[in-house]
Amino acid sequence: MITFALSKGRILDDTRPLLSAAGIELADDPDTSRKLILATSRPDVRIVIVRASDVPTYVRQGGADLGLSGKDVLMEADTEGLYEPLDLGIAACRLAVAVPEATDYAALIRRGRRVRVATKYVQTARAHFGLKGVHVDLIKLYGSMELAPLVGMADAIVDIVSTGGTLRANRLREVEVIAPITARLIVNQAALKTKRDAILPIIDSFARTVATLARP
Ligand code: PRT
Ligand code: MG
Repeated sequence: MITFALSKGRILDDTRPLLSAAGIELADDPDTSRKLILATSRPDVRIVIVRASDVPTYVRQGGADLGLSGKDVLMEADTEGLYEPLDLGIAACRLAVAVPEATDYAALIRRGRRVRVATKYVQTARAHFGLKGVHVDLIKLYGSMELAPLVGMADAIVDIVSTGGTLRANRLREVEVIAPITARLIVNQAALKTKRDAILPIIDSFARTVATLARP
C-alpha cells in the first residue's frame, strides 16, 4: 500500500490533474467527507488529508510514503530523510517581506534598531534577515500576518504573496522577495527503497504530466 499525504485547499485543487494522470482518482470528495483516509481508484494507493504544515512530518516519519508540500513549508521543516524529486510548478507564489505603504524600508533596516517581524515562517525569516545583518525580533503567528503592522505590533511581515491583492487591501507594500515558491513532491527515502516498484512509476507519471502542462 502506498500512502500519499495531501492538504485540502489550493494544493489539492491544483494536484487533481497530476493524480488523474497517474490513475489516482479520489473515491470521496475531501471537501465534504470527514474521512481522514481516502480510498482511491487504485487499490494500492490511499490518500491521507493533513494540515499543509504537517505534510513533511507525515512523510518524514513514515506515516505517508509520498506527499505534496509548498516550498515555503519545506523551508521551515526538518527535511532530513526526505527526498524532493520534483518541482510540480503548481500553487505558485512567493515568500516576501512587506511593510506598511508609508514605511521607508531602507531606513527601517538601516537604523540599527531591532525590527519587529511578524510571520508564520520564523526559521526562514531569521535566516533571511541574518544574512542581511538586520537584527530582528520575530513574532510567531499562525495566520493573518497582514494584521500585525496595522495594529502596531510589527514593523514588517514575512508572508506568501500571490496576486498582491491581500497586501493592497491592507495598505501594505511588498519590499523584498525571499524566495519563489511552488509545490514539491516529497518522498520518504526509506520507502523509496522498500516500495521502489510502486513509487517510481508515480514519480515518473507526475514528471511527465508536469512537463506536458509546462509546454505552451
Ligand atoms: O491553513 P493551514 O495551516 O492548514 O495551511 P495553509 O494555510 O498553509 O494552506 P493553504 O492551502 O492555504 O496553502 C498551501 C500552500 O499553497 C502554501 O504552503 C503555499 O505554498 C501555496 N500558496 C500559493 C499559498 C498562496 N498561493 C497564497 N496566496 N498559500 C497562501 N496564500 C495566502 C497568503 O498567506 C496570503 O494571506 O493568500 C494570501 C495572499 O494572496 P494574494 O493573492 O492576495 O497575494
Ligand atoms: Mg490556510
